Amino acid sequence: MAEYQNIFTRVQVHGPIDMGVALPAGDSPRAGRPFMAYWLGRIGDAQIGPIYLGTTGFASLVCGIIAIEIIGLNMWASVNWDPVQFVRRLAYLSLDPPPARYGLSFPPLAEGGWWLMAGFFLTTSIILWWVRMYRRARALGLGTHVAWAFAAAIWLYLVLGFIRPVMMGNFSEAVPFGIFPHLDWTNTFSLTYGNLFYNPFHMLSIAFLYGSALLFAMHAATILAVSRYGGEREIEQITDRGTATERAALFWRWTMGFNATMESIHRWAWWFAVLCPLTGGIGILLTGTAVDNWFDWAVKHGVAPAAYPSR
Ligand code: 07D
Ligand code: 07D
Repeated sequence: MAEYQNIFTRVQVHGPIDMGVALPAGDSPRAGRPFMAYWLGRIGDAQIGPIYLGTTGFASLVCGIIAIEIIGLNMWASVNWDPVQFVRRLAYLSLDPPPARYGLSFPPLAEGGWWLMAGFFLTTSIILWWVRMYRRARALGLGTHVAWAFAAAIWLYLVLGFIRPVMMGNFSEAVPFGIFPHLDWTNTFSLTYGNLFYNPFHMLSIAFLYGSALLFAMHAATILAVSRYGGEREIEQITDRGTATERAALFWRWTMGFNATMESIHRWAWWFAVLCPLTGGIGILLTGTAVDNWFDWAVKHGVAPAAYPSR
């Protein structure tokens, strides 16, 4: 007999198409005729759809498409509308924020005006998507943890592209749209403000980033390791003896003396993931506003030596 679970699901459990619970009055109907997809069933649920579009979902998609349109057409224009060059150089093309001389005023379209408009539509799209997540969770009677975790990422995004530039009085401080250009910006930002490695909030953000990966690996591996005992069926498992859950807990208590509980492990994961962009956003907000040079700051506070000893 095939084992019930492995690294990826080996056995696909098929039921009849499930339309989901009834929606509250006033909600739009779910869209699309559901179907089964074998290959998606290998990595998740084989049933695709129906999907809930709704007003905020629709408005979010429209704003997102407008933003991508503005970014894409500007990039295409920057290679004189040559389709081949557009594809070949896509990763290097950029839509830049306005130059410093425009401060926070609305610049001509070709000098950052398009960037502002794209940013406006992208931000509206992201916020509408957030509202959609919040409202879908409520409609299903769930907590709103997913929406608040997403809000943590939106916080960092808003700090990078809006809140900090406004505090600095200049949109030129913001991030350009573009694959490698936004990496160049990240590098320049670190160099301009005296090496971001000495920003303690960058340190915290990295600790939570690495910590998230570690926790994810530990939790996922543990659950997979006990899936032969039905470990993923958490609720039935928590109180009983000899269950997958008890074995998983004992494994960690034996190997490191301490174990999380079936509930607390998810709180650990949630907080690590959320604190990564939350602390990161604080670090970026302080840069250039409160601290001009992180290396100098670190020397002043005894984090870094004034001069590295030469060998
Ligand atoms: C796997 C979920 C799926 C999401 C994906 C991203 C777009 C952009 C835009 C064609 C984990 C979808 C991509 C919608 C298309 C155009 C113009 C999430 C998963 C697959 N970055 N960054 C990437 C964004 C910032 C940095 C990749 C966005 C900051 C570094 C992708 C934002 C700084 C590296 C991308 C943002 C920064 C990347 C892969 C917003 C500091 C890489 C992302 C809105 C935090 C890596 C070539 C990924 C790479 C990379 C998107 C902000 C640094 C294009 C949307 C300004 C150092 N970033 N980034 O998998 O390969 O995320 O770059 O704030 O090395 Mg970035
Ligand atoms: C970007 C949140 C916004 C995203 C949103 C999603 C869409 C649609 C579409 C799926 C990622 C929008 C969605 C648009 C998607 C589809 C279809 C989250 C984002 C709302 N750093 N660094 C971090 C490391 C250096 C620098 C964080 C490591 C150098 C700057 C992270 C190293 C220099 C910034 C991190 C390293 C530098 C950061 C990001 C190593 C460059 C930031 C956390 C080993 C030379 C950001 C405080 C995150 C930050 C940031 C890691 C090195 C610059 C922990 C591991 C020294 C400017 N760096 N970094 O969650 O918060 O991002 O800093 O060298 O702004 Mg760094």
